[in-house]
Amino acid sequence: MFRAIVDLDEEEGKRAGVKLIKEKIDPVEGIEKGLSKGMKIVGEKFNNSEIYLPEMIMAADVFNSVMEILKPHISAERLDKVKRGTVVIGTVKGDIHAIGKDIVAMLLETAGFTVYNLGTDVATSTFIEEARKVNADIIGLSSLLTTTMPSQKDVIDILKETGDRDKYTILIGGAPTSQDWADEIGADGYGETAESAGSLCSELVAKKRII
Ligand code: B12
Repeated sequence: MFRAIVDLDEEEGKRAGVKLIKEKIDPVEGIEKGLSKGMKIVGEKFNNSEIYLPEMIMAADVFNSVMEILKPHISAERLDKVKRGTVVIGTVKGDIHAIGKDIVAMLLETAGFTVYNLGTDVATSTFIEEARKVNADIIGLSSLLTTTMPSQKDVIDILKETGDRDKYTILIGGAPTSQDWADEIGADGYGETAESAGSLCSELVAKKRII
């Protein structure tokens, strides 16, 4: 699956996905160790001008095709079903990267959370309005561009201004973000991978005794 992403080979990706399921290998492990690692290489190649935007789009298409095969086989037991909660998640304004955020949303759903996936390029006000509307416990903010990271801070700043900050647990993620950035902007948590997001959400929700 790793090679299929790097070689932009959709058919090979699908074959590898089917083989993984047949051999009863954990699909989440396949996503993290195969597909996501391949995407990192694609990003590096793009950075070094070895490939261009159309190739990045093709890599994303391969990723999504393989995900369609793996998705139905991700079992709920794979993740801790400690506490449930409601999560509003999206990619921040100006950013159209969807793949990582969609994996996080999917894994949270299989972990028993109710997830409202707002999509990409989500306005700051939309995160807040939706969280209010669905009485969310957690707001998940994804950012893949250094230029859009400040939008994660904007959501937190506005919640502080309106006195609503403590109503929500705020989780950030995306390749350029870090625990340091989470601390700096006052987020409650940072998830490096989708898997860690699942356990982090359960942990944070339990800690805040929201449920
Ligand atoms: C695929 C891709 C695209 C695709 C996106 C397709 C889609 N539908 O999502 C397309 C081709 C559209 C694209 C466009 C662009 N891209 Co792009 N893209 C990538 C690439 C190769 C992979 C991203 C990805 O899907 N990774 C796989 C997923 C599984 O990983 P992930 O997103 O990091 O998510 C994981 C974790 O971060 C975490 N996570 C993610 N979100 C969240 C949220 C929460 C709450 C939590 C807890 C965890 C979490 O969990 C996920 C699963 O483990 C990266 C390279 C990279 N190394 O990231 C560049 C990259 C992000 N892109 C980059 C750039 C520059 C662009 C463009 C500006 C290019 C251009 N010139 O137009 C545009 C921006 C468009 C826009 N306005 O957003 C740069 C960003 C540089 C920077 N630091 O700012 C990168 C790093 C490439 C590079 N090396 O230069 N891109």
